[in-house]
Amino acid sequence: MTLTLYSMPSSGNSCKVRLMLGLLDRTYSHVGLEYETPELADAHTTGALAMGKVPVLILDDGTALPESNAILCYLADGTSWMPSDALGRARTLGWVFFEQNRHETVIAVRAALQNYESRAHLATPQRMVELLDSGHRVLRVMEDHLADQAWLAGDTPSVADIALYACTHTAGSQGGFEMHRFAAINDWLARISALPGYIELDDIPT
Ligand SMILES: N[C@@H](CCC(=O)N[C@@H](CS)C(=O)NCC(=O)O)C(=O)O
Repeated sequence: MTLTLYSMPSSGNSCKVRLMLGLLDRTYSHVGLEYETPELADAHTTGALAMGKVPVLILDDGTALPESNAILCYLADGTSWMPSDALGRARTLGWVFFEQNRHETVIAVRAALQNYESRAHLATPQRMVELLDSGHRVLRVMEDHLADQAWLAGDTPSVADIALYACTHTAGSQGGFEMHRFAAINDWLARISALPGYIELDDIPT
């Protein structure tokens, strides 16, 4: 099957899809659309981005699949990355929803305020402190869970781990979160980066 991925090199939501494709050893064409570039503006203008955001996966029949976690679930279907039993799937999706509702909205937002020039005016000291505190609380939820299990949603790695890996991996370097406080998360990050097919988040296909 020929796949094309519209993805933003600097974005965690896009990184997680590139990582999943790497772990599944899938080949695909990559169209890079970086934040605030003419290429991204063109993609908006031409309607190439279903739901108006990146990433979008284009299937071989031309179907456009938006939403990073929906793409992960699609790619993982029928593989060990998505449990086949109802409870296992529900647990996996629970973490996937946690990622978009509670994790991305704090961890990725603080990183974006710190790193995108155009958002610097929104990074007031009060907001940054609030995001830091909320982020540490979100990371504590993961830390407590990972303290006695290797993977988020069962005995083997799943899309839950991939959904949460991208922005957790860069939470310290890009978001300023105090990752030394989260030993179990750091061990989990190391387990993911040791998986066969793992690709660095900044390893962008040409
Ligand atoms: N919930 C969506 C969020 C996608 C999203 O917010 N994408 C951002 C980059 S992280 C984007 O497309 N920004 C460019 C724009 O809005 O023009 C997902 O997980 O795919």
